[in-house]
Amino acid sequence: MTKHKELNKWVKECAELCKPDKIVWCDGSLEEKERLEKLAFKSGELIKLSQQKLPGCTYHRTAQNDVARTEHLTYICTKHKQGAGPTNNWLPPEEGYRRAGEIFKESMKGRTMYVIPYSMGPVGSPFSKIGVELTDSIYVVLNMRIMTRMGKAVLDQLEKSGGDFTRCLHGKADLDVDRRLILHFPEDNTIWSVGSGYGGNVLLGKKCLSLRIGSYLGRAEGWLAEHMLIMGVEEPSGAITYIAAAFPSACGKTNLAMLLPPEGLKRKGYRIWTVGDDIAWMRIDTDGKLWAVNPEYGLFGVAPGTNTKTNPNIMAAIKKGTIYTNVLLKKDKTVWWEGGDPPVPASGTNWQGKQWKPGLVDENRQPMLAAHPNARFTVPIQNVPSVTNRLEHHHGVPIAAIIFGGRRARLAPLVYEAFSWQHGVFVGATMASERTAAQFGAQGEVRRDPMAMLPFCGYNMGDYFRHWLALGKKMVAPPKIFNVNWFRKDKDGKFLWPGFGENLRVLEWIISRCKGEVDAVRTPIGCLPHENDIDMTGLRIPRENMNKLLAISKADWKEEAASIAEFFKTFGKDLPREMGSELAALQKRLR
Ligand code: OXD
Ligand code: MN
Repeated sequence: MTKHKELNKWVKECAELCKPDKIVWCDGSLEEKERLEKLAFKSGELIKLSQQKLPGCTYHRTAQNDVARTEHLTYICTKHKQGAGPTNNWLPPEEGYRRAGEIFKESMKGRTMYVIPYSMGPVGSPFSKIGVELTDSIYVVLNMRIMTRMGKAVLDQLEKSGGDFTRCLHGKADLDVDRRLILHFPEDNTIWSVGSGYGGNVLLGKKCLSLRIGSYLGRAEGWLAEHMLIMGVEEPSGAITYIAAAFPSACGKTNLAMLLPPEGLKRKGYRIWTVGDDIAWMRIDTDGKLWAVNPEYGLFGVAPGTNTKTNPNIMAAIKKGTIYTNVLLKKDKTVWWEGGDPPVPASGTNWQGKQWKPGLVDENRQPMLAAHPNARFTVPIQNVPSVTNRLEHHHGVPIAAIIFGGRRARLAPLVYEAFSWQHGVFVGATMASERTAAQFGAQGEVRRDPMAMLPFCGYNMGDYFRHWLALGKKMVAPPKIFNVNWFRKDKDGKFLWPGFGENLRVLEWIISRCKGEVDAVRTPIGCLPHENDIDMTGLRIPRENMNKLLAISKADWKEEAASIAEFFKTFGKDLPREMGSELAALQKRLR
């Protein structure tokens, strides 16, 4: 119970629909965490890991049909279809409430409904948003405890302000993919998610509130909610340049946000500060510049491929207080995944609960996986050795550069800079990437993913581009916009660029451009580095690789422009005129 009348009323309504045996209001205390863990160990929802080797860590397996975000079951429910736009699935709100209501109906019988008051952003900051999630999953409560600021302090704040909150209802129901819906009602500040237990679908503060509802609120209130990491690059002088970067899911945002300088650049004394790895809320501050906060409090990162070489910071962070999902469980109650630190274990129980050892094949004669490719760790951001000390600062950090990037085997060079804010918005709007394991569907297929927001924009994407253009006009000195591609391959399918820590070499060029310290080569697609302006000290890759990485094929780009024109057609009248002019200008430069 709470003094907040609206909240009480809504919890009661939801309980009448779902009929839980019990309602528990979460206070966020350690005692509560331990009590819930005990219950989850007993029911098998969680497994306790070795407290000697991994103190405070637990293990969870999702249902096998429930391992990634299900974009085809995710809807924006607005009065008019136009509000959701051409890139979102749409339902009229009554229809959404009716369909999901049938699944929610009495689905919590025999279960407990937990009430989680949470804040995205520091509690009490004028820029934060409060949500309340109702859920019948202890796994969700324990994850929300890491990913957000939650519990008593937030409820106190909500009562004190008497303000509005995002109504987030989640129920596992029967975890049947045919009875799964992730619905957003931006006009009601409401989210309903039913039939799933996978993080991206059920930790409703993350994608659902901070991005889909957040972007809708951002347009109404004049700010941006973006699928971006935020990092600071500190020079020995103490000056820190902050960068925000958008990449589609599972393209290395977590690794970039906390990279360690590579050997060859160590002499320069850089230090990286991690502000966030997935979401940025950005607004124009009193100085007329763009500032960003990370509304989250933890990281929900992809485990496979993560190891001490690719990301030493995260490997240090996940040694305690972490929830592991869908990784390999070893006999000594520690964990492992493909691409994890050696040695490869001799055996274990895999993400499906099957006995696993190296070399086994599954029923389709494919190598049997230890971990699901989208296996995850949930870890408090304060565990990360490189965490910024500005996390609680409600203004956040000033952004000097915005980077867009996709996973593209061909076409896009290692890095280029947009000619202007408007051109940068065009570069972001036409981003494309190969599909990864974070989304349900055919892996590797190239799809357009504007600003990496295709699955997360809570309103008409044409209006979203317009909003970006309008904010650019309001800023005194908008950040410079860049595009990077760490994933270009040669003819034999080998990556041309080593990636990971070495990406700092590219960030260094970006920062020099922001400071006006180097000039660049003007090409039809944007400004590229001069051959010697990327510091290659200590990095031994063939000279010709660098040429290939920076090469621009006019023929390929003409094809790309034609494909962009097709993509733009899907927006019809909703496409801002400026996007059409930028495309025409690109085509002209390519002639
Ligand atoms: C994520 C995603 O989990 O983008 O961050 O899927
Ligand atoms: Mn993400």
